[in-house]
Amino acid sequence: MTKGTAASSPWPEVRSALLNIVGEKGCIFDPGDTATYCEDWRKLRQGSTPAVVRPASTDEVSAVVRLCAQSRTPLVPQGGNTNMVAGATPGTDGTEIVLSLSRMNRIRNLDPVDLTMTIDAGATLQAAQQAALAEGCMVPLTMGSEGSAQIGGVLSTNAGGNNTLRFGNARDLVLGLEVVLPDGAIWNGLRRLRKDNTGYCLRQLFVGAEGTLGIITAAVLKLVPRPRDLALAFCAVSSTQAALDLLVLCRAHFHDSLNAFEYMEGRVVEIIRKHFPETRYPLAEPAGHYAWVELADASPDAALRQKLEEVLAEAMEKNIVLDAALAGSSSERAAIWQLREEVTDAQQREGASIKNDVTVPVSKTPEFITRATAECERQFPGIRVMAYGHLGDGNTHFNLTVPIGADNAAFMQRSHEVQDVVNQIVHQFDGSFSAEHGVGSIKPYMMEKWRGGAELDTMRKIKAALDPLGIMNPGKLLP
Ligand code: 2HG
Ligand code: ZN
Repeated sequence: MTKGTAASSPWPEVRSALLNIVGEKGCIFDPGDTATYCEDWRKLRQGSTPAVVRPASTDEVSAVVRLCAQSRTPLVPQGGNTNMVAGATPGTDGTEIVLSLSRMNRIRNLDPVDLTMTIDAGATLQAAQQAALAEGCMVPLTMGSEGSAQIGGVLSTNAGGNNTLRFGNARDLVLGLEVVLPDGAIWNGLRRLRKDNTGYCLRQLFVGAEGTLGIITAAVLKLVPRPRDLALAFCAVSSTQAALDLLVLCRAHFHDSLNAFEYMEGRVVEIIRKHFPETRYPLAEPAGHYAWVELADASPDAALRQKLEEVLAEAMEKNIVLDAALAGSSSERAAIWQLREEVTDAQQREGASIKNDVTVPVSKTPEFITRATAECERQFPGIRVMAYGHLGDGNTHFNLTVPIGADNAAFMQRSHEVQDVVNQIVHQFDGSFSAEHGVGSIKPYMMEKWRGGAELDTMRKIKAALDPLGIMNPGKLLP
């Protein structure tokens, strides 16, 4: 595989060809203006680029990619740049062009009968949600970053979020894709079909590929009817095991209405309240463990709130739930979710944090948290475990905050050491080191360590077959 470099590629010619394709307003060359595209959201990677290209159509994306293939110029597709693993950040050698999809943000079609939406890759998830709601439908995918995260990035990273236990990951919501392949060819697979058994499922190859196999330019998303009854409870629970018991109880009672089931340790809520004191805390006392339970139903007469109250009363009798607050209005609902959604910013403010976005089987989550906590506290005295996540699908954000008073940079230098301790335990539970954030440029070494073998070999063969020049998002995903 040969990787082109701006130094070896005919850069002045490439620059003027880019201008011909996308025009002045589609190109940014000034380093002062390209800088924000070169740093990831967590500020873990600072790269550099000779140009940020902002095509306005799929044909323009195709022409840019064709030019990059001809000139061996590597390129990095970028959406909202909210990625947690620096998956959309160029490398440091100043050779990789950033291709931003943000000018491609149209909703091409929304069909409430088919329950589908065809949408450009650069539209935000929030724009997709709002458009669906206006037509009595819903995009059943929600996450804290939805105001900036773009559809192309959401699909390229197979994002998860709070509704995965009911509706699946981004992967489960995509019926069709339009992709610009590494040679510039356009694959139009924007079919709106629920059944289509015609060989390899190509669209799924690009979902979760983190832009290493091509650039997603548009997608057909599955919609569901807009819920007309909702109930949300914020519960103090007696332990992580009690949170799991509550999940099992809620599943038994509500099955298909259970929209979200989130778990958080008390110390995580404490830092949220510390850094966002304006956030409403709806219980009388602080607790050691919390769960968010959300139910939704398309019928307005589902009486979800009353049913949830009954189940929580049963859980209180069993000492699973210690206290609970049910949202009585949309503003109370928003406040209860806000307490969950401030978590990432609160951790940023609290100091350096080593993130582990892991999954183990749902039933093993309490045991995993107990063992990983004990091991980290034993091996790294003073380290502060911040465990929380999407318990309904076994995804824990087992994040580790710098010890009080310790140096942030020195702590981050120990990332691999800390992550190895956690992932060793994840491995013993047959889990995954990346549940929903992807691999990006932070975790490729883990692919070697925890995947390897036939799985990694096959991925490398796919990469070589589709992108023989190695120009698509180099340094990401594969070690
Ligand atoms: C969440 O669940 C996100 O809030 C972010 O996946 C997790 O900040 C994190 O580590
Ligand atoms: Zn998450």
